[in-house]
Amino acid sequence: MNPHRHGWKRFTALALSLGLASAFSAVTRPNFIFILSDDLAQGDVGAYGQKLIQTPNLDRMAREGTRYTQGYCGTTVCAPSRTSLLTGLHMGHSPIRANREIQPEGQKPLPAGTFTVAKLLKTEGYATAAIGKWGMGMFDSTGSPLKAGFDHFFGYNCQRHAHSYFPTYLYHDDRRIELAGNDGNKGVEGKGPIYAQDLIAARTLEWVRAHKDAPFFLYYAITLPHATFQIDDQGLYRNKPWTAQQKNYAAMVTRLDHDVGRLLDLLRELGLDKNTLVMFSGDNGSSFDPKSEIGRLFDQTMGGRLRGFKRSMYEGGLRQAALSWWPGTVPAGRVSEGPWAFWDYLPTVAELSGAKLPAHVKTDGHSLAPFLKGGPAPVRDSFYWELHEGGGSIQAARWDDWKAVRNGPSQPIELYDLKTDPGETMDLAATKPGLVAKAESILKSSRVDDSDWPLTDRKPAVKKKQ
Ligand SMILES: [Ca+2]
Repeated sequence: MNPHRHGWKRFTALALSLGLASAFSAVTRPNFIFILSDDLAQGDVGAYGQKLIQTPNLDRMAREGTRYTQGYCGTTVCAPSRTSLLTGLHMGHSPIRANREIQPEGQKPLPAGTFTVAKLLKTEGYATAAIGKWGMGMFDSTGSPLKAGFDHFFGYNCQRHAHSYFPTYLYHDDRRIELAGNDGNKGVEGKGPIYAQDLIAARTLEWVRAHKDAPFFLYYAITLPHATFQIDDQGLYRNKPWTAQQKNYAAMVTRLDHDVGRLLDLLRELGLDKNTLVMFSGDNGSSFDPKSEIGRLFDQTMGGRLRGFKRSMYEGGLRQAALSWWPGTVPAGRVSEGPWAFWDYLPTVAELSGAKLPAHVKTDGHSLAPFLKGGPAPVRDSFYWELHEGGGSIQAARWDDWKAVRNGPSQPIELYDLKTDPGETMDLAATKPGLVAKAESILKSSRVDDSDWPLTDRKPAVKKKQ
C-alpha cells in the first residue's frame, strides 16, 4: 500500500470527523420553548381523558411526543410556581413562596441577582423572550423580566391585571400599549375589540419567526383558562346545553389548545421542529372545586383519580398536564409515570444546551435529558413543596411512592401511598410511625428558613356575632 495514500485517507477521515463534530455541535444547541398554561386541570385535556372539551393540538402533541402523568408544578399558585420553573429551586429554597401583591401593580419581585433559565441561556448566546403573564416583579423592581435574563417581554406584568382578558393596556418590553375600546373589566363580563390572547399569540409567532436563525428560548405563559370566564367567541360550545360559564371555560381551554397548535405548526413550517424542545404544562391545578359547576361537568378530577385543586398540597393541586415534543428526539406516543417537577427544567436546559451553571448557582433539580429521550426518570431523594396563604403555611413531600401532607406546622402529618392510593383517600400515618418520622425530617431539612416566609398556622376562623 502506498503510505502517502494511506496517510491521506487518515487525514480525510480526521477532517471528516472534525467537520461532522462541528456540524453535530451546531445541531445539538436546540431551541427551548416552555408553554405554561394557567390553572388548567390535568383532566381538562383530551389526552388525559377529557370528553367534552376539544384539545386536538395538545392531543396531537401527546401522540407525537411524550405525555407525563406525574409531572409536578413548583407549588400550587401562580408566582411561586413560576419562580420554581425559572430558577431551578423548589419551595424550600425559592425566593418567592406565595402570591404577594404589590400596589398599585405587580407582585413581590424576584430579588436582585436571581439566576434563571434565561440568564443561563444568555451565556450561550440564546435570544430570550417571556410572553404572556409574568407575576414576579414590575419593570421598576429587581424582578423585572428584563432583569431576569429576557431580551423581550410582551403581555401582562401583574397577575391581577391578567384577570381581564379585555385589558385597557398590555406591555411591550416595559412600555405600555393602550388598547382602545377595551373595558378592562375583571368580572364575568369583559368587553372590547381586542382579546388579549390574540395579541399575545400573534406577538409570539412574530418573535419566533424573527429569531428562527438564532438559538432561542421562549417562555410562553398563556393566561388561559385562568380566573374570569372571558372569551370573545364561545365557538364549538355556543349551542351546548350548559351555563354561560361552562361554555366560556370550555372555549378558553380550546383557545389555549389552538394557540399551542399554531406555534407547533410554525416550528414545522420554519423547519425548526427537529431542533426545538417544546414542553407544555400548567402552573397549578384547577381553580375549581370538583363539586363546582366546572369541576363537575368536565370531571376535572377524572373520576376522583386526583384529590384537591389549586391552593392544596394534594395531587390535584400539584400534578399537571405535562407534555414534551421534539420530533426525532423525544419518543412519540410514550406515556410515562416517572415523576418530575418544575425545578428540573433549569438543569435539563443546562445539559441539553451545554451551558455551564456558574459555581455559585445551586439547583434542587435533576436533569431530565435522558428521561425526555426515553430513559427512566431521575433517581432522587425527595420532592418538596410549600405555600403561604391565608395566614398559614402548608407543606408536602414525596419520596418513592410515599406522599406526606401537613396543612400547617402544628397539624399532624398525613401519609399516603400513591402507588395504591393516588387519590390520597387513606391516611396511613397512624400505622406507619417510621415513615411519618421520615416525612417530618424531609419537611424540616428541605427548607431554609426565610424571614419572608415563616411557617405559621392558620388562625382558626372567628365566629361572627349574630
Ligand atoms: Ca395559576
